Amino acid sequence: MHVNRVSRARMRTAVGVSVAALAAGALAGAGPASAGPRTAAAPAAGCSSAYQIQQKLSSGTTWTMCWRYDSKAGLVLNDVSYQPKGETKPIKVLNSARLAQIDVPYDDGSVEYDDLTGFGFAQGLMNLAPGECPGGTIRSVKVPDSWDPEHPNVNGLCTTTRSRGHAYRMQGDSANKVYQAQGKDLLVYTVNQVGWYEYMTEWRFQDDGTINMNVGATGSLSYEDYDAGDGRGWPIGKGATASATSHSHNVFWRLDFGLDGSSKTRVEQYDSKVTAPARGQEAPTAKTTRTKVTKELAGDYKTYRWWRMVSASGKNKDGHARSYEIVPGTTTKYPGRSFTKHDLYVTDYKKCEQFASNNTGNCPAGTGKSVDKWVNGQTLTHPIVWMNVGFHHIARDEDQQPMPVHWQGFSIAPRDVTAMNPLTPDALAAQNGH
Ligand SMILES: [Cu+2]
Repeated sequence: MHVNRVSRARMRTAVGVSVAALAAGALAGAGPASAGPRTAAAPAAGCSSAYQIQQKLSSGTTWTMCWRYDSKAGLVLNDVSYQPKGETKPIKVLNSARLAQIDVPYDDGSVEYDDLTGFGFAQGLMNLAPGECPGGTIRSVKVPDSWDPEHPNVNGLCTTTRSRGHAYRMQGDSANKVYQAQGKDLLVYTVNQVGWYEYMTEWRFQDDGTINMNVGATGSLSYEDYDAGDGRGWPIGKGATASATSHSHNVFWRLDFGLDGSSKTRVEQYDSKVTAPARGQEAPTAKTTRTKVTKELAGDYKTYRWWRMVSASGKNKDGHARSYEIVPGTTTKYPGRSFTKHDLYVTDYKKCEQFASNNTGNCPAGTGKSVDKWVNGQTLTHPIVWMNVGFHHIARDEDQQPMPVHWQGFSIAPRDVTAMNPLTPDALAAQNGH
């Protein structure tokens, strides 16, 4: 985003600088490898050990996945599986997960950037200093179509672990008996510079099976856009002269679910309706209904609405179909484009459908270039989920300098993947059901 000729030149300069940093990093060794995520002797299916990320968290949960680096999408995570301590084998969750676009329209209508497909998001991969991947491993990434073809390798992929506070707490039968656990996450991220901005693409894999995907924008406000003289910006320098033009960041993710190893995931929408108390009733009532989504969908968030992806075959030990629930994040939906008008799109898989807008996937003529065009009534056999999360960025004085990271994203959470809390302590393992 925020790229014009001037900042393009700046980008190229930045690449030159990062080559020097890479050389220094290589000499210093890429992070404290011994403390980092361990690579298993036997790689997961589908990738060699160099492209495998595997982390057993201290609570006993293991996450395994393959990574690759796409010339437009940047980091792609494939074959993501989850194995909590009570399961004998890994449970596949996703065939593939990645960004599908960052669309950045400016409020004055002057410009709109498609950062992934048009402005070199992937090529802007940044070298990471060891200090920004604490306790983890920084891997070298070969960047396709690198701006500096002689130096395509960037120390740009961090995998590490982080604490997230309480996973649970429960008072036992005496005051000094407290069941509690501190949750741990596997954290996988890259930083990609696009113009003045730096985007952190972060994936958090919790030991309870939840996956959080977020994009954080930091770096610097675009210097060329301090010209909002028409009331569509916010003054951020002394007085009222330097006005930063307001804009939106519409971030898209593309998720290909592969629950229990099958792509034939079913999609369900749930809505609840709350009704005022009838005569003689003490409280209002709520009724939740399920709608099976069998055809391609352009869906919108609504209070009391949620979706889940249900495994075609897999059941947990209670005999319930395994599923993952889509947990919305905060969003400001941008109504300016057909492809940003909905929060979620579900399309039937097509190889050429790769980016939510300005698709570069070489679809046949007449197919349309954005995700909304691909929702055309087809029956879902292999659903692909496209999530659209928007943020309207009205700059503030605190955005200088550097700009504090502002995050946007969402989560997917296991629903009946295991028969109980995957972190249940042994002493409570009998407390299932009634
Ligand atoms: Cu912004």
